[in-house]
Amino acid sequence: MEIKRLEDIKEPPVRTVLTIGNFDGVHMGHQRIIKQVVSSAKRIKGTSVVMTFDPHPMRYLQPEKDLPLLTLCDEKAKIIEKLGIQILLCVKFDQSFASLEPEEFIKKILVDKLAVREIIIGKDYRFGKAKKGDVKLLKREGNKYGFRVEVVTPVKIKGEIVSSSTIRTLIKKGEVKRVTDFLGRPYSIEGTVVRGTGRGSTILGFPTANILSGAELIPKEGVYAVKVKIEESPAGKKKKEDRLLNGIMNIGTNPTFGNQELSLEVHILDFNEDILHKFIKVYFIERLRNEKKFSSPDALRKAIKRDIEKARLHLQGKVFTEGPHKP
Ligand code: RBF
Ligand code: MG
Repeated sequence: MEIKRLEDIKEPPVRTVLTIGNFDGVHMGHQRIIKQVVSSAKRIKGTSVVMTFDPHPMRYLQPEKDLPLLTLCDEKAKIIEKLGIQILLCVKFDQSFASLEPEEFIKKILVDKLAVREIIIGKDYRFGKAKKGDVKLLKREGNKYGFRVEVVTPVKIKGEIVSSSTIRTLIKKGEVKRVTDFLGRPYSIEGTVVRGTGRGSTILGFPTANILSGAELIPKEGVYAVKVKIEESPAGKKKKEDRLLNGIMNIGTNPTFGNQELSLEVHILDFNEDILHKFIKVYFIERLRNEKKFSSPDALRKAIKRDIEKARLHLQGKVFTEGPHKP
């Protein structure tokens, strides 16, 4: 997959099949659309293209609104690549882009720049200045310029429409199992292992890797069964396969010890290597309980033992697919 900016496109791709959107999370609904772009492009021997925005338009249009992203740019690109897209167009969302009239956007970008043959979108897709453009307008302009518009129905899971905002809410509530269904993969956060208090190994007997993460959305405080991937060597120089281990994670302030600050800590099961400063990724499989203030470190130690037994049950034999689920 090639990642391009609009300015990089000198010649339109061959028979462009396009979708446009933020695709935050690249959830099951997004995946349905993107897969359709890939198969349509194959059918007409054209080029599959996803147009997405960076920064997220809401950051520009309503900066006061708190909108934590599910996927940062890099991860979004990786997932879209796995779905088979040939070109990812990252469009800088700025004043000049935001002020394009819908008809101008279609003419200047979709027609002149991309020579689009087919555009595949969800039924609520809105675009152009003040979001005045919709599917109806797109179809009308499509007739004029000679491109097809295909509307994809949203994905429903157990009666509920999959959307990025629903997924954000579920993560904030700690409902990571439902999040897995909606995303088509477990939600994950990544970061570097930093030095903690040392209390895990000295007082508790359960050493934890403390994670410094750039993730914008952290699941609700509590204890989770997780899978942990340790990056073995710096990107680009991969020699060994990254390992996928079982773990148990606490997100919280450690009230038993009277702390205030939020920490992200993972205890990896059956493991005793030093992974300080390594880059790791944690996949949320199941929520086990709330974080509590225990009467003593010993009471907490006993609770963690029980957590570990429960986690093993959830993690054992877990068929784990990191990428999007196969169709
Ligand atoms: N700290 C608490 O104060 N309350 C908890 O309920 C709690 N649960 C934890 C569960 C697990 C599986 C792990 C690994 C840690 C937990 N901690 C909890 C955090 C613990 O206080 C912390 O790891 C040590 O203080 C070292 O930083
Ligand atoms: Mg620690």
